[in-house]
Amino acid sequence: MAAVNSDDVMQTPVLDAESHNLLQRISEEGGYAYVSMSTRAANGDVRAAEEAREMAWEQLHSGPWTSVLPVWRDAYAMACLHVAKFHYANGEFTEAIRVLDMGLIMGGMVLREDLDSAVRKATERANDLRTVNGDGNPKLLTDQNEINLTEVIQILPMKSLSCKLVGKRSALSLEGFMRDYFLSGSPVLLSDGMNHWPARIKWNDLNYLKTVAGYRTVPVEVGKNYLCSDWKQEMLTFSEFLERIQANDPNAPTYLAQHPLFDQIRELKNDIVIPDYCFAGGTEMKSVNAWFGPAGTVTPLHHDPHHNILAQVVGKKYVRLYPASLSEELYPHSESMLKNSSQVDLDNFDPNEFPKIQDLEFMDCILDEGEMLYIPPKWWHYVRSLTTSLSVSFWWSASPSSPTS
Ligand SMILES: O=C(O)CCC(=O)C(=O)O
Repeated sequence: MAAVNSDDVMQTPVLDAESHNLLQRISEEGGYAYVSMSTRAANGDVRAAEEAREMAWEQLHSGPWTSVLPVWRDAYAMACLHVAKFHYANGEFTEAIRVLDMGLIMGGMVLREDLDSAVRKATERANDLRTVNGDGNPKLLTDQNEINLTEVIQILPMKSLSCKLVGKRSALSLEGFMRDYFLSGSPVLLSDGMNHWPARIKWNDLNYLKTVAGYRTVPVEVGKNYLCSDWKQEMLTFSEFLERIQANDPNAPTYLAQHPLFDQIRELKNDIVIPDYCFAGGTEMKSVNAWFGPAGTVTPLHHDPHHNILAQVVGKKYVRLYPASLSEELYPHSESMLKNSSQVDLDNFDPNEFPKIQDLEFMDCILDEGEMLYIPPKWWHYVRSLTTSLSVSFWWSASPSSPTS
């Protein structure tokens, strides 16, 4: 526990202004016990703060996520702020950050500004107390820049890199992208479009990553991939996650996959730039997600409804693409939750069980550091990281009048 300065308090201006309204809305939904605990928490009762957080957590897990009432997400965020205030006042800054992150990940939008500013302040305090080991030289997350293609081909699915490669264009203009690829719905590798991103320099520096994000809690996936029975999700601090990447246990790859990390950690958001290509079609960004992990992570064959620019910041990935027109031959799962995923495990499949897939034409490529891959909507893709890899996906939808939206 750190020395405590009594003038240094965690401010929560939005909570102070909104708490009356919020508690009223929670009462209207029958949350009287929560309201009573929360009121006691606001008056300094730490146990009541924990109890209120527990109650809101139960509400968040009382049924499918989509049926959770938004007010209970705000109630959860409110309880996280109360609990974090106590930790902060005790000098337990890393604990405060953990609780605030849970509020950011699981809580609603009303108190987001308070959660964001509190987490920034607690991170500053925690970093003030952190001792940085080492000789002051930057320590790289990975120095594995080269791959041996012959060895790589051995681990990739059959026929990889032997058929049609995705074409590459350097410094392509938005107009050129629209004309040659976007309007026809064709994939393309785009090079020299992200050289100006601060992330290109900063994200391979372990000390930088630990300073801006080390104490933050992130959800990760552990196991071969989301279609396997031994797959699970865990919450880790970003520092713990970086250690897992570096240890890279081949039996339990840890993948920070499809997580809106940049909504959670503003410093990392400042390191990336939305590519101009994402303005093709003139509509809104749907989501920006992080895909961070060690060599060997696999995202199995699936498709998404949006346009996608997958930007490779650190490391390399192999990507295989099948057009939407081949969907029937790719054996989609029948359950509604999985119907955008193929039943075929490209790394290990039985041609007798899935005979149609063998002769299908596909395109593939190695997505190299500093390159972006355009994946049109509904194109099936399989992705394998060949080195430690940090990528960012930008999903956007086209205007309702566009044929590919
Ligand atoms: O990079 C990956 O592992 C998968 C990326 C992906 O599926 C996507 O961007 O939609």
